[in-house]
Amino acid sequence: MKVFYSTTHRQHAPPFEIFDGGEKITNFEMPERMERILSALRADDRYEIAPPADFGLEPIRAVHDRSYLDFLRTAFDEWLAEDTDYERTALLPATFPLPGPRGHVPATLLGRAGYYMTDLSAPIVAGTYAAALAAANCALSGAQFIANSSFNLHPSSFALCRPPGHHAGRANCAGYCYINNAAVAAGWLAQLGRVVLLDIDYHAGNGTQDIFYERADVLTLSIHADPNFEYPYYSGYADQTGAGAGLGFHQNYPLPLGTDDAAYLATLEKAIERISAFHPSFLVISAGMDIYGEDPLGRIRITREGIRQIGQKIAALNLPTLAVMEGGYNNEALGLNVCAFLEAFHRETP
Ligand code: SP5
Ligand code: ZN
Repeated sequence: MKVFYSTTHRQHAPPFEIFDGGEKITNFEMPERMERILSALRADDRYEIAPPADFGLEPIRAVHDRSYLDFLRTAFDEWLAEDTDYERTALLPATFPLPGPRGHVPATLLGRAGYYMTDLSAPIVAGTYAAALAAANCALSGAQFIANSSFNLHPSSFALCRPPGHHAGRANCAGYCYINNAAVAAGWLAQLGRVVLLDIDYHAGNGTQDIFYERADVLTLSIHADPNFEYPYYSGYADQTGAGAGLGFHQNYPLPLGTDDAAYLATLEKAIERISAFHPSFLVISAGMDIYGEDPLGRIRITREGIRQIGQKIAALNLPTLAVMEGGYNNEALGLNVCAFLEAFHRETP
């Protein structure tokens, strides 16, 4: 299986995040995650790891607001250029707008930071923009690979993205995410055919929901911990099913605390029925491994065997499939969990 990976992710290593209760903790989303996954993939010669191609800004601008991307590119340098006397290792705002009319983007950097950064777990550091672009290029390269693999009936690829993407909306970063890699890839593939984006990360794919909410050409589905008790809290509810032309083309599957393999797989079965009925040309998976029972951020109880079966059910759709790495914070287990998920996608190449 083709895997797209860039070492540029290392430039993004925020030293902290602000956790519940205002606690400043080591950022869970760390470069070591990639090293763990890579060593598991390298131990199996069926994985072919390649660097991404550069697709430029156009496919990213197709799903993200241009002024948000400008902010992401310049924010850290602007901050360093300001005359302040506090430490500036990672940019986070301390004020946020209320929902409602968002006509005014403040001129000042910290005003813009509150406008474009919607929580305290996506700090911007010097290398954030470069790393986020490289991750988007990994997803795009994976998309191009499955689109071009006409010699193979069931092509698949894996985009080993870091930072992850599914919490990044059209004009905001959040939850360790800055550019929505899976959404960028799905938007690019939508030029070629009908696309389903299925998100299996433990957390609701609120950024993806935002980006495609009014689109009917990309069916978005997300299976996740119920936002009534879990981050991202404000999106991911079952009654949020799209709007305008996109009404009926988004579906959330909120799960209760402690969901086990059997209950998860029953929910996945419903999502798979929706996918089949849509008759997509391409499938993109936001593949978060924080559904794992031993994940430090997750509170459902999926086993590695459960993750293997999730991969099997999805692979059995026999669609050209791009898996995009999202969350997963149990570093010791991460590599084997990713391999378990990808196992069923290995195909004999003719
Ligand atoms: C990509 C991804 O998986 N992002 C996740 C971002 C989660 N942000 C942390 C929110 C804090 C949730 N508190 C849960 C308490 C568990 N004991
Ligand atoms: Zn997650």
